[in-house]
Formats: sequence, C-alpha cells, structure tokens
Amino acid sequence: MNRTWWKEGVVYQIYPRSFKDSSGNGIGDIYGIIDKLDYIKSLGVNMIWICPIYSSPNDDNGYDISDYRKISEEFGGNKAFDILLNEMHKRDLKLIMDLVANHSSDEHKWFQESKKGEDNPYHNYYFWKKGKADKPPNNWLSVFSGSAWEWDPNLNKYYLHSFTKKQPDLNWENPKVREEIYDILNFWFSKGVDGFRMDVISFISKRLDFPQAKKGSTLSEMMENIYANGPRIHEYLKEMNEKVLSKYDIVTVGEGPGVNLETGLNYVDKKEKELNMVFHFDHLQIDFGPEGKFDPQPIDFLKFKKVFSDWDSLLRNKGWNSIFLGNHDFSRIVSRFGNDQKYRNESAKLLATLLMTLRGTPYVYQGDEIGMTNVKYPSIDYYDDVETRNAWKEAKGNNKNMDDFLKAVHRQSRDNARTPLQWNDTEFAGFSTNKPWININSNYKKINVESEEDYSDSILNYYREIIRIRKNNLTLIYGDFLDLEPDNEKLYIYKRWDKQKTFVVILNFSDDKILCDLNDLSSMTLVIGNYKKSVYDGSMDPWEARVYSY
Ligand code: TEU
Repeated sequence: MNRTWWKEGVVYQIYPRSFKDSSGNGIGDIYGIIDKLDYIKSLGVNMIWICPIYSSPNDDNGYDISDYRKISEEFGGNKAFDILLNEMHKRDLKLIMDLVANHSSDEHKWFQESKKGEDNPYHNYYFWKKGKADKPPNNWLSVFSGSAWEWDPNLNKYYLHSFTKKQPDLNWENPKVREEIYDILNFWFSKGVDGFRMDVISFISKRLDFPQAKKGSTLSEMMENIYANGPRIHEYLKEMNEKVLSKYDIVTVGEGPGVNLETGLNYVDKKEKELNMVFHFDHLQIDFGPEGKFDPQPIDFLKFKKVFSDWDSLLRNKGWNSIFLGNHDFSRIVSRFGNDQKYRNESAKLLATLLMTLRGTPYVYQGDEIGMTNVKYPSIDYYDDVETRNAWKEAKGNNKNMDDFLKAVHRQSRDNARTPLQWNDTEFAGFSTNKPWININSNYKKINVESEEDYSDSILNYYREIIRIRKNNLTLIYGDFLDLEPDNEKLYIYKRWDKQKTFVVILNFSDDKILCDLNDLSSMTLVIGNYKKSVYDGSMDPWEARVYSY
C-alpha cells in the first residue's frame, strides 16, 4: 500500500463568486475565503479546490481566462492571493487551483493576436478553418448550444470553441502553446500552490480530420466519441507530467467529460505517469435524456450503484478514484439524489456517508455540508448561467413548451449550485452586505451555517463526524470495496475491508421504511448513523444510514 497525503485527505470545493463577499459589492472574493478558513478547517478537510480566480471577462464565470498569471481584481488581485496561500499553509490546508487550458478567453492577448492574420505568430495558438460564412466546417456542437464554430469576417475563417464563442479552443498541437501552459503551471507551483484541477483536460487533443459527428448524436455521445480522448491526449499529459508535475509534491485531478470505463484508467494508471485522479461523469449524466441535460429522466438507482462498483474495480490497485456527487456544474446533491423536503436532514447525512465511505478522495462542494438545496427562480430572467440561458434560447427557437422547460431548468440548471452560501439568517444570508450577483435561495432563514452550528445533530456536525471517522480509519481510505446487494432497488449495502478491519455501510435511498435483517451484524459495532436509535429494530427508516465495523 502506497500511502499518499492526497488519498488520505478530503477536498472542499469553493465557487468563489458565491462563497463569501468581504467587500460588499455582492460578489464573493478572496478575503471572504480567508475569513472563513477556520470554518473550512473545522470540517476536517485538508485541501481546498478553488474554481478559477484569474482575470476574466466572466462570460462563463472565470472559465474564460484573459490572463493566467493575474488574479482577478474583483476577487482581490495577486496580493489577496498571496495572503490566502500563506493563511492556508499556516493551517495545513493545501490549495488546489483550477487550470483552464482547453480554451482561453477571446479577450486573452493570444487570441487578440491570433485573429490579426495568418502571419501573426499567435495565429496557430487556436484552431482556424477556412469555410463559408454560412457553412461551418462540420456539425460539431458547442457544449453550450449551437455550432462549435464561429465565423470571423475579417479572416474569412472559422475558429473552434467547444464552449461559448468567447472561449476559443487552444491548439495543443502547437508546441508553443504547450510550453505556455507549462510555464503557467511552474509560475503557480513556484509560489507554493499544491495542485491543480484541470478543466476539460480530456478535450485538449483534437481529432484533426474534424470528422462529422454521426447524425442525431447527443452531446454526451459527441463528447465521448469525438471531443474527448483525442489521439495525442496521453502524449500531452505525459509530457506535462515529465516536464512539470513530476518536479513537485502536488496533486492533480483532471476533469474528464467523455471519459468512460474504457478510457478512464489510461489517465490515472500509476505506471503511465499522467494524472492522479479524474472526474468522470457516469453518475452525474445518469439522468440526461435523449435531448441532454435539460431533458431529465428518473435516476436509475441500480445503474447509479453500478457506476461506483465499476469504477472502483477499474482503478483497484492501479489508479485512484475521485468521489463526488455534485459541483458547480450540477444541481444540489440533496435535491438530486436525496429528498430535499421531508427528509432533507436525513438524506443529506446519508449522502455524506456515501461520500466518506467509498474508496477514493472525497470532494465536498460548498454548501452541501449544510444541506443546501436547489433554487426555483420564477423565470429565466433570474438565471445567470450561460449554459442555462443558451439552452433556453435554443429551446424557444425550437418551439418547445417553455413552462416545461422552466421545470427542467429548476431541476438541472448549474445555478442551483451557484446561489450564495447561506451563512446566517440576516439579510443576504451573511454572504454580503449588499444584493448579491445572483439571488439567494429563499430558504436561507432555515438553512444556514449559523443554525447548523447551534444544533449538535445538524448536517454540518454530521459531516465533521463522518470526515473524522474516515480520517482515523485507513480501512475506509484504502480498504477493498464490495457491493453486497447490487440488485437491491432501495438499499445500498457495501463492505470495506482490509486485514485489520471490516466496515459495512447500509444506506436506504428511499422514502420507505425497509425491512432489513442485520443478524449477521449483531456482533458488529455501530460506528455512526443518522437516526438516534439505540436498538436496531430490524428495519431501515427512510434515508437511514448506518455504518458498522468489526
Ligand atoms: O465543465 C466541462 C463540462 O463539460 C461541463 O460543461 C458539463 O458538461 C456541463 O456543465 C454539464 O452541464 C467545465 C467547468 O466545470 C464548467 O464550469 C465550465 O463552464 C466548462 O468546463 C468550460 O470551461
């Protein structure tokens, strides 16, 4: 067993715009994060991943970077960053930054130069293709609606943008581009940054014949078959590792849309020397319908469980998993996988139990530790997210029933996870002294950090406890995993074990009370549960979670 700090820790993910505003302009910032470091530390996590905080025109809230070495002034600039890193290290907290290297902002100097002409030294930093104004080079779709190609009337060429047209894709074929990215990584590592989460890293190598996607392909299919896992991806990652990553004691996690069971291991196989972990989306795209994210389907629970088993066995002894149930791109975990009404408290704790007892490094997204829920804004005007707004326009153009579409937005919009963190029950939820950039969820008077602190049985205190249990039990970190009842439609029962210890985890993913004979467990000790039952009565209550050990 190869013990490693980033395997034994827990990551807390911050969406900085929505975390804590210290300046009173309604936008979260770095001094706000500094104010709350003791709170984060109190959870028992040891790493913080912060979504992009660099200079950006914010077409996609920081995922469109215009200067990779400058921290956005809105967030406090480089000075605030230096203080943050220092304050984190004082508290033994590691900082994971976000590297967005599949694309830059169109306002980045590279792109500004690139579009000046074919002779410009930056022209080949991006993908330009000849064509006619009304005929893009192929049928590739942008992840955020419409064609992935944008016409430039001055150059009479198209450029590729897998995301918005303000996020042109960088051309990794060009060795200069790769060197630029490696320099940026070195710049931050030499400051003492402890790792990177790499945005859509699975997309950086393009299929240069730009093949037509099969007619009728869904976006997920296009991602899997065309955008992700391109021919040179592993060559690039090996080069990055050899030239930069291997020089430091850091952690990397690649975001991998389109990465699946066939391709996943290649990214994280120890012997390949590329990345430490990937985020795959097999469980998060599980409810995407034929028309994608905004065509949501019921979640197939057996399939959901199988995703965890499949990935665990894929990576067993060879790589390492990342365990997450949501982030800034998906709806709130308690609303999506739990019951955010009658059983919000119980199901939020059950999901915490799942996160902390699977094999892999767990990621807690801000606000999930207090059971924050989805938001239901009354109309599209309240939504800010570019994915949501573009999908809305597209649906309208296609004459969809917009009342139904609003329901899909309520369920799936990324803004569900981007409402400001609810710190207390004062105006603006203690997030800011002014109206925030996006409306606060109206349930903030009931759901907030302060009230969770005051209540010993709160979701927040449960997170602290389950994280502590995980940290103190190497079995829960490195031990083997087996789903004991993969066909059980309501219960998730699995075991984690090594030579020292065995844990059995039982999770009732339903609103029903379920008979469950735990006779075999009579000799086991209850380690933690989300109901206060002194004696087990032979049934699992709605959303009950129990962890036993022997
Ligand atoms: O996400 C990549 C990605 O594929 C997501 O867009 C995902 O498919 C979608 O949100 C599901 O609804 C990353 C970032 O996490 C995201 O915030 C950025 O918008 C995107 O890259 C572009 O940089």
